[in-house]
Amino acid sequence: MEDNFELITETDTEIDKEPAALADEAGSRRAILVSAYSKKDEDEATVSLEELKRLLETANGTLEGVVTQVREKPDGRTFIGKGKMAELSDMIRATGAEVVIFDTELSPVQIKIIEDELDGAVSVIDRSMLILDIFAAHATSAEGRLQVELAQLKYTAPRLMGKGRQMSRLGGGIGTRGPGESKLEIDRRRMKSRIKSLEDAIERVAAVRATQRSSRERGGIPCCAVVGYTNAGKSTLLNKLTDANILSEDKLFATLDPTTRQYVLPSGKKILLTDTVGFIRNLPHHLISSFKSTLDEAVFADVLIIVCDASDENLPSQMEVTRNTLSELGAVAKPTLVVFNKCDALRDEGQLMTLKRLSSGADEKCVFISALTGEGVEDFSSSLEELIRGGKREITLNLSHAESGVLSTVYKICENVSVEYNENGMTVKALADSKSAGQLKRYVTGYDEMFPTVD
Ligand SMILES: Nc1nc2c(ncn2[C@@H]2O[C@H](COP(=O)(O)OP(=O)(O)OP(=O)(O)O)[C@@H](O)[C@H]2O)c(=O)[nH]1
Ligand SMILES: [Mg+2]
Repeated sequence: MEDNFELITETDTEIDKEPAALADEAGSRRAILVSAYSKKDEDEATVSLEELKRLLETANGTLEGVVTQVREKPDGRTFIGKGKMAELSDMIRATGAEVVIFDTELSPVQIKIIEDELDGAVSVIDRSMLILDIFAAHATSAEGRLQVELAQLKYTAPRLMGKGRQMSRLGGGIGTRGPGESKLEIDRRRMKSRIKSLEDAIERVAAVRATQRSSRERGGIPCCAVVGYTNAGKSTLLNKLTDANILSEDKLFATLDPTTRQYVLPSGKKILLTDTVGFIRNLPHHLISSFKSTLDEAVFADVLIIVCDASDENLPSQMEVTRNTLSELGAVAKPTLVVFNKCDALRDEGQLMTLKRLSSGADEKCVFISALTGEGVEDFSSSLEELIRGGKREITLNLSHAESGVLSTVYKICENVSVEYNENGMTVKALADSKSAGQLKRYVTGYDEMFPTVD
């Protein structure tokens, strides 16, 4: 399948940038996780906390303890109540934890109050700051780094303001990989101008992407964005199809930079597949906006391939997060193929049957595969082909010189029109839906084999 593989997009672009402190210094740090939730949100909070543990693992942190509290409303100042703060303080002393991670979005003021109440013994961060630490470690392209730095300046920096000395003493790891100690000291005016220059640089990269996209569009090659919850197997699928050689591992957010590869469908039709950054629950709105230029890949794709982990017990909520994020991005109303991946890891055949039954009424085409073993990948490819054609088929028309006026109708109601002139007139090939094919019926001399004529 060697011919299938061709690098299309080079995401690295030379951009004038200040070096962000993105050094990969994620030395293992001892952490305590904190979660507070109302009784009715318990299930969602439990899933979120489990995920926070995986995020910590991905960031090379060590879990020293967990503090949870059920309360109707979080404490406005410290998120958890007084008694729980005392418990947390004891746990920090007993374990020697260096960082406390709250499974929520904390305001800069809350972070300051909590750290002060904990006698400045630890750094306090929230879920999004941890995610940004991971993003910072995984960003490899210039665009990825720009986006991470922008998000850090907008989100992390205000939360770490004025803690430059403390940060530098800690010397790296979770909660310290902000835009750099020196940057934390810079005044707000400089920060504003840095944010502006990052936004400008990202806009320039976005413009390059837009040009690439429109040149692809001009070439008529359909673009398919592979999207879905983090760790669902998006990169593994792309690797399986195209030997893309993208890092895929059992970690959250292994992929940050989009990678596009060409793939040849069973009929010989070329398409582009783009691997994208995964989604996750509870990601603040403005954080997503920093990654807009990357996520535009999904917004402007012709087709969405939603990959989900069929073996994950949280499949329904992961699907919901994926769909909500896509609609937040405006990537909706596109032909969509839903890929239930990791079917090899299902408990038994019964589970697969249940999934198939549940999805049989879905509006979208669903396929069941294992990107790891390759099972179902052929079904994936032909289903994708069908989707891309959108029920359209290639028709061939032979027009005499006298009938050449029909050509303008073909251009009007069909796509991908190609014309070959000969001594009798012309042979026209075009992609037509059934209505258009019907309208041109008397001139049609052939239909393609993949999609035989249907009345
Ligand atoms: N059992 C099984 N494991 C799989 C399958 N597909 C992927 N995996 C594993 O799932 C983990 C995540 O795979 P990735 O391809 O990195 O997932 P991703 O969706 O690209 O994840 P991010 O880039 O982190 O968002 C890896 O350990 C893969 O080996 C599958 O079909 N079956
Ligand atoms: Mg990936």
